[in-house]
Amino acid sequence: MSDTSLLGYKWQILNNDSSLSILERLLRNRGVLDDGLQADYLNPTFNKLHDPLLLDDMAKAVKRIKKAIKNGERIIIFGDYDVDGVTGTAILVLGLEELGANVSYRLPSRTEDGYGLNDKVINEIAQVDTKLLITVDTGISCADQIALARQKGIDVIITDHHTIPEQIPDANFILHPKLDKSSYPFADLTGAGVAFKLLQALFKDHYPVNELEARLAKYIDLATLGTIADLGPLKGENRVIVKQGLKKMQTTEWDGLNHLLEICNIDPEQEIESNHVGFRIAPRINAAGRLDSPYYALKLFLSKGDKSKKFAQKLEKINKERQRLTEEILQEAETIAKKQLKKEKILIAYHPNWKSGLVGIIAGRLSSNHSMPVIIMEERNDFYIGSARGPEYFDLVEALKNCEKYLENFGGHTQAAGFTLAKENLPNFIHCMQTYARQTLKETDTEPLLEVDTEINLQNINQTLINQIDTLSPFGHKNSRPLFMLKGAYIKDIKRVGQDRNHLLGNILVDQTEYNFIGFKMAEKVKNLQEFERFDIVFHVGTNTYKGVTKIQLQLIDLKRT
Ligand SMILES: [Mn+2]
Repeated sequence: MSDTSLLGYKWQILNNDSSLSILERLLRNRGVLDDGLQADYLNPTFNKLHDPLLLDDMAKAVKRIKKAIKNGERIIIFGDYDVDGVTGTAILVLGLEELGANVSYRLPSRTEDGYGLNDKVINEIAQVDTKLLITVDTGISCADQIALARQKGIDVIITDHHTIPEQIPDANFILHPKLDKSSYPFADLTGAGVAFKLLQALFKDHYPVNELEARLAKYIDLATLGTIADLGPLKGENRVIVKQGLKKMQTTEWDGLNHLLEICNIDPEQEIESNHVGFRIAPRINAAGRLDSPYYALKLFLSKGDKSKKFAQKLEKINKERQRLTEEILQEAETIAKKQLKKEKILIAYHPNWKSGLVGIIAGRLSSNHSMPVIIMEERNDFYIGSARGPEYFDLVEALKNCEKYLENFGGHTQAAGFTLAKENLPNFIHCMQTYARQTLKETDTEPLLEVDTEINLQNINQTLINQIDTLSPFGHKNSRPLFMLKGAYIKDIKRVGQDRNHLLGNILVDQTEYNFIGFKMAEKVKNLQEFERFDIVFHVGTNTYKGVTKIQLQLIDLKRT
């Protein structure tokens, strides 16, 4: 019998240590059972935020900003065009306005300016007599532009979280949790997280201690949007930000966010989950910068009342177009990739008409469809702008580095990277990447793996377990919802449900006990399921409320014939 499941995964049980309780196994799998981390993990309360002054340069940055506020100097916040950059920018613009600062903002255009600071924006802000520039979610790789700003008499504070380059800019102050000399206890803040820390320091300096939490809580839902969208690992301080921020979002004080929640069909009376942010809110905010102007997204947060509602509707409209274009390009890319599936270990596709703002999404979708590394490129003038996405077993930055001689520039993370390539180097680059992938990837590497927390018995599935699972939330990047395996289950009463009838609903029977199950989008993936066939199953444990009655429900993820 094959070891592969019906969905094509090989299951890896992370922990079956019978000396540990189920909860202890889950905690150990998340790296917090030992080392005294457990208490903080289970109680990510507001007071667990670290002292912002632990970030190098923070005290000096606060002093400089206070001087600017006192003297009415013009401050410009320059942020990135994605969710992390936009929410981080909103945090500082709104927060500094609250403190009475003369503050304005600039964002780059993805297609015209590209990522980071540019000379054009430095010249322009110098002309309007800017005295202080604060970057958000960008800046650490912009040494030239920061030198230019300082030459023009502008002081610069960098707030960023991106990989530290060899040449560190000569800014007045740098707030970055990953700086070599940094003694900051948590390195994985995102751009919005670092911006939030700066605000925390400013507020700490300005407001009495007993007001601090309430003053700061107003902004923590914005930091949460950036943290989730940028895939900040939901551990340590990010866990505090996201736990508190998702709660705050239910009663958010930002009109625009309220309107966006409504458009996303998210009921603020119900608990908001990181999934809601990742799959509904973030794509709408990102769409602005991808297809049009990121200012629509920023102004959503900065405006009030009806005006903010207009921005929410605008984002919805842009996102609809983004979805339509994504599907169109995805189909074209799939057709190209199909020819490579059998013989290559990396899929590479490009087209003159594809939108650069979408190549990352397309690469991601293709990569998850085929469990393979993928490169998608679009043409711009004499260059290709490329985006790479891939499974954990393939280091994209390492791969690009290996073919560096054909590239103008490249950067990113192991599973998501970007690059620019001169047209004449295209054939060599493709050959180089294909060869590298073939040489580094073995057959077994590419088997898709499903990590399962632990095997459980039917007796373990009860309200106590559900309550325990709840204490591990919010779930998301690097803190996944617990996944369990149960042996020898009979599947019965199978129905196809949902708008497209693509979900499976039914019952699972083990030793006379029955549980309801739902399998989202499983109808197409597992055809020919026979009633009363026996399976090992992998699932999440949760509840479902129907007509006011809440019952335990298993969310089926995968199954294997026994
Ligand atoms: Mn970021």
